[in-house]
Amino acid sequence: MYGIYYLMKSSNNLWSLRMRASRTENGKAFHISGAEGIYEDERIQPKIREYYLRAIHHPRGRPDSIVITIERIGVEPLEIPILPVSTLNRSSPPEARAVATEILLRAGVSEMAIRVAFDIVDSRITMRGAALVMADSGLRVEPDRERGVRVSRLGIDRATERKLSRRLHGQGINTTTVKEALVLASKVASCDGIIAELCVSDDPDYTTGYVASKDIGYVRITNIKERGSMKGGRVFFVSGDDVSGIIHYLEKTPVMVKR
Ligand code: WAQ
Ligand code: MG
Repeated sequence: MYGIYYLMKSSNNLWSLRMRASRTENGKAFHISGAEGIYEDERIQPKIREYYLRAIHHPRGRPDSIVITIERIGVEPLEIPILPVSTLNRSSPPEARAVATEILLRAGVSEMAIRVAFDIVDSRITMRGAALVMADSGLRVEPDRERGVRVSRLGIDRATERKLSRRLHGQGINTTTVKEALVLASKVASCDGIIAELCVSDDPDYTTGYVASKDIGYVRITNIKERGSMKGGRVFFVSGDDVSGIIHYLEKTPVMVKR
């Protein structure tokens, strides 16, 4: 009886909170910032404020549109493990990208696909979401190449977050940026059909990127891009033929990191 009550209660007070901020330039939406999480209802109000402040004071510039979506999660989120974190220090983008390439090759991504991925993160047009690239052929398979696939409906359990904060603090990297990227990478790595991920921030002052997968964990690589660059992006390397299943999982399936 108590068990049933608890289950209903816990699934009913969880919300998916999403933010996207953009500015219209030459009739097109220039992406400035995005964020998403799953939160209990009492945390929604401070989080809305936090997302708003993040959007309005963003290093990519001032937005003229901020869209915040609050949607009830009707079901119990899937629980997934958090990826282990490591850091590789490199002193320039060529060195950082050489080690990223080495790791991705070992994960089973082809040279061609890796080249396609770096072209995407180096493109002058940044996407709001991620590109999906076939790990063998390097073919791009996301249906909307301008927008990409936005990973959504993901969060971290509060107790897990506290433990994680303590661990990251010990490494001097207990920041929202690292924690949010780690939760996202953990959801992506938990997706069947995704072999690995490459991420380069589009923030001009954030030069650390990462490669990640279930086997290699979350591997941070410093100096993966030049300071001051507005370029960046995410690429998910995929295999198999269930692209729509992959997209549905990334966008729609509620997932909580917990351990
Ligand atoms: N789903 C899919 N793609 C996304 C999402 C999302 N929820 N959020 C961002 N992207 C894509 C989009 O193309 C952005 O242009 C790009 O990723 C970079 O996003 O441990 O800050 O939010 O120190 O700028 C890495 C942290 C931080 C490394 C990455 O990404 C570390 C970061 P940003
Ligand atoms: Mg950014």
